[in-house]
Amino acid sequence: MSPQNSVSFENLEKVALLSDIHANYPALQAVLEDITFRGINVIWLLGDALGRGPYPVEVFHWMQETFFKEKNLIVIGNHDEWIDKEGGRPVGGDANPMFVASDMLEYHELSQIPDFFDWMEKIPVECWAAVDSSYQFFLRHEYFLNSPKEVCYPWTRNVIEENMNWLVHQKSQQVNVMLLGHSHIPMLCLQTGETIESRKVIPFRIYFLNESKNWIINPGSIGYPIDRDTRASYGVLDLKSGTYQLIKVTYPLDEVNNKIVEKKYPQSIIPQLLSAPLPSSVPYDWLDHFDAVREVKESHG
Ligand SMILES: [Mn+2]
Repeated sequence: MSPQNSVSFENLEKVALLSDIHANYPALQAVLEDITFRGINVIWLLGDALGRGPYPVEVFHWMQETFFKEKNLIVIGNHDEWIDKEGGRPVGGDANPMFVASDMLEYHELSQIPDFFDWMEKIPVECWAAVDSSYQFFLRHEYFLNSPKEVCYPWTRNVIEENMNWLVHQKSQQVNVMLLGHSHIPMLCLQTGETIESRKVIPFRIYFLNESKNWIINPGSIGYPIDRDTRASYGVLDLKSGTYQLIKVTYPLDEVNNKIVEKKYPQSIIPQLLSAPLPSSVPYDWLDHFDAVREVKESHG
């Protein structure tokens, strides 16, 4: 592990976990306001800041102001890489044509920023972060997968097992927490004894990290949620009290949708943002999980 991929901190109190902003700047701004309101000044971003949305330049400038300084951490996402290295075209897999179209438009805008490529080049794929002698975090955008075609959603048992087993084999003495994005669906997995449990993640509920030595946490998506909840989703780690909370924040959806029309980005994204539909691959017994989540209204505290 090279030095920049391994950091250690002391006395870290609260960390905001952000992922999958997808060039949705109004959603990001609403989340940043909420983060400030909660007195948090450390941000860890789990990839896919770019791609799909109509505000790539605004989000990129925010990234430049925010990362490679203080205690903030960033890892690269697949869309970030496609825009940076492939002109917006996906590598492998079958990508939705509307996302390819929007990523290519983003590439067109971002490639005109003189230091765009140099700056993106510095973002690591993964990062270890130790906090005091208590926690060992591992940040990465995508789940580890043996079969690259596998869909990595929280109900896909073998994916969870593969990632949890990898984490357990690190044999760290601290509490191990794998922080992932990519699925756009909040997830909280823990290992107790021989059992791997996938928890319902109820917004604003407090989960205690001392329940398990091994966790997988996914804070969902800020700019493109697909958990039947259109609000921007992010996570808060409170390392003094040893807790995790999923936060949901409303933002002006109309503003984003108008911008998509104005900038001639693919309009098929609009109904997705307006309903945050679960993928059709979700098993029936998981539906109540997300409906339960949707019932919880926004509240501070
Ligand atoms: Mn994504």
